[in-house]
Amino acid sequence: MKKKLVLCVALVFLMSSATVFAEIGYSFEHEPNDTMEDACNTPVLNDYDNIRIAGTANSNDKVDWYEIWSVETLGEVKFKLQMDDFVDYDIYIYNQDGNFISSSTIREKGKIERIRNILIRPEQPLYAKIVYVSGEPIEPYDLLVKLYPLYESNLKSNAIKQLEKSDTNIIDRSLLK
Ligand SMILES: [Ca+2]
Ligand SMILES: [Ca+2]
Repeated sequence: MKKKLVLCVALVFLMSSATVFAEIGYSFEHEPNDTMEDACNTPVLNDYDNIRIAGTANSNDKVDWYEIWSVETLGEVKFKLQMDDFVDYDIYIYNQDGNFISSSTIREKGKIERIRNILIRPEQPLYAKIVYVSGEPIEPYDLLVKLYPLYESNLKSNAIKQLEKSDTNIIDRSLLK
């Protein structure tokens, strides 16, 4: 398992215990991050953690990669990519072998991209690739990554075991409920 020497700058915020989701970190992109090998590390996720990532891509720097880790939680990861009204970004998700899992590619400036039903396994990172499409950003984009442990989901335990053993990273709820 490869570990990066270059870590993205991360600030840790402690949230009130009343909050279900704990925001454990805010990462700022760190160039170079234009390939999967150079992906920025982000704070490692555990149950109900979320992280925010800020970065900028434009016509000169079209791609940013991020590495997403779970400590020990088998869970669903949800991605939400927000951008200002002057730029269009898309998001693509890959597994650790570089195989494509999912994407959200609305071709409109300022439109939020969302991806759900992505399975993450402990110690098996996911990769998020942000791609610049058009326009000129005024502000950095905001990528929110949330982890939901599967044992708390509405999936049956045998379905969860089945998912755990499979090699898919897509949670097909229609088949598993
Ligand atoms: Ca970049
Ligand atoms: Ca888009």
